[in-house]
Amino acid sequence: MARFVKVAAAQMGPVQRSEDRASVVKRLVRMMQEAHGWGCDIVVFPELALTTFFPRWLIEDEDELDSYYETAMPNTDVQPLFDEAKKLGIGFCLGYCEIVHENGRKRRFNTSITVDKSGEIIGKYRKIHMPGNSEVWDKPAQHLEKRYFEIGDLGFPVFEGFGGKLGMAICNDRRWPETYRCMGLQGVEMVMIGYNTPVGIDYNFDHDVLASFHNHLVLQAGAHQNSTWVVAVAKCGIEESSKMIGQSCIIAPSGEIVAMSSTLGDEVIVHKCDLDAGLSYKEDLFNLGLHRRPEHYGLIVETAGPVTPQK
Ligand code: ING
Repeated sequence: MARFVKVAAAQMGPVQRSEDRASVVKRLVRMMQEAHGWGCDIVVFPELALTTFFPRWLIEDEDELDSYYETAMPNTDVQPLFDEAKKLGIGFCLGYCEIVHENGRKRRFNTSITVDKSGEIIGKYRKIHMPGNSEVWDKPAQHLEKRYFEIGDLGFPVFEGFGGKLGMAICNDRRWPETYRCMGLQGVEMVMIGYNTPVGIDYNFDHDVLASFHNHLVLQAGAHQNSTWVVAVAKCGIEESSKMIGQSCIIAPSGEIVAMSSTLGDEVIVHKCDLDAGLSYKEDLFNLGLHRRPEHYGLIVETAGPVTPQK
């Protein structure tokens, strides 16, 4: 019997610095209600869905920095989202910034959770690939995720939910093949990815004009090469004068884009995903056990690190 999951990708328009969480959560609830109206089982929200993308600035005041993080999940601000989900009987995936206190240390992560229809958190992921820098560079736009987040310490978990095997990744993770393969080796059937992708941060015009192409290229490759669905959801538009790409999409294990947003605002796109759609690839073309030969790939000296291009 086919296993269908009706998925909503709830793309967000900009969240300006002045917008408080109550206002943002109202936007999320409205899109959750729309997704429910379409008969969806789960709604996927972007990375850093609750605040503006603050790593674009150098923030030296710790209290101000802490104001962008959640110290508990759920908490008072997001409880209306959890309550609405439970009332409607719909699950969701949410990206947010997490502060945890462990062994007397304050730790900061760029985090994503998956919540099932009963309101239970069934999956958690902490972003591993941090783009940008930890120190300010001599350009007008900063990208200081390495300064504000530790590297995720949960690996790439694949967990049962909504009748299938689910996984999560966050933004820059989607550009690295290891992200999908680590989950592909666990038999993942749907990867949910939120992103906030500014154009022009590395001041390479050649890259900027291809930003949307590169976005879909890595998502479609990751989906097809690992025979999995990919749901990729943007926070986009002009946020604090930073231009961020949209084109949120739902991608089948074939690599085909089956749904895509067409605005740079709050927009819900939907697709009825057959979780068995990846089987024909997993059993043949991308049968990892039958065809993949890691023992013959030669010694990958990971500790040596990448070869730095000579400028
Ligand atoms: N954002 C961007 C991303 O990987 C980036 C960073 C922007 C990298 C532009 C390269 C070019 O989509 C996050 N938050 O990772």
